[in-house]
Amino acid sequence: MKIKNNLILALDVMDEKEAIIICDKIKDYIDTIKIGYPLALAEGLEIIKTLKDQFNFKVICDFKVADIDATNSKICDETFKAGADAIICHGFVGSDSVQACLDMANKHKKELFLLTEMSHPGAEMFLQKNADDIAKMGVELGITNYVAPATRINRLKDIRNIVGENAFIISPGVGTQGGDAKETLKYSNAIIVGRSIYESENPKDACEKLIF
Ligand code: OMP
Repeated sequence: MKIKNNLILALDVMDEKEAIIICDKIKDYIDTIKIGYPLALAEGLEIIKTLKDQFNFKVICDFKVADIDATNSKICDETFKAGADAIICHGFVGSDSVQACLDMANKHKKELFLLTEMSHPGAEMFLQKNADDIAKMGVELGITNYVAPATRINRLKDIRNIVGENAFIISPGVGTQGGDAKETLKYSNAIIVGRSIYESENPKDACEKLIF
């Protein structure tokens, strides 16, 4: 996936009107938007088409898909039918569940991102212990896109080493969660930034500070 300025906006606002106001402000800097449960539950999956039609954005759906294989297939199918360019799935559920997401992404000729370790402090409790194995599973399944944390550069580096130079890594946790954009981009292909942009007094300035 080619991402303008290596910068993805996490658009976790709660209504379409606000989403459009933010998108209008940042559209010259950003061409890829990540939406998750907040906006999709508030406005429905139609928001994907709205963002694509109005701004020509690529849309990554962060639904952290984490169910049995049959259910994962259905979740991914509906998301791609609604126009998503990519979907994020969890890896801790195991290879059959992840394979189901990958198969559906391939069927729609769209992309799958595998979430390895998460960026928040709680990820150290359970997920971190298995994150290397999750990344290794991704490599074995032939997955080329990953999500790995900007908040723990050493872990991002470890995951980069596992998935290899040619894999595409996107990293959340820059700004509000404490991660540094420049440092993250040494190991990651793009940063995912939410609140530091959409809660900023001046979202354009916020974007400029994140582009190198
Ligand atoms: P801010 O912390 O506001 O910049 O937003 C970060 C975005 O990345 C939110 O949409 C989170 O749900 C998402 N995210 C994480 O923060 N940490 C993760 O480990 C994974 C994600 C994600 O999958 O995007």
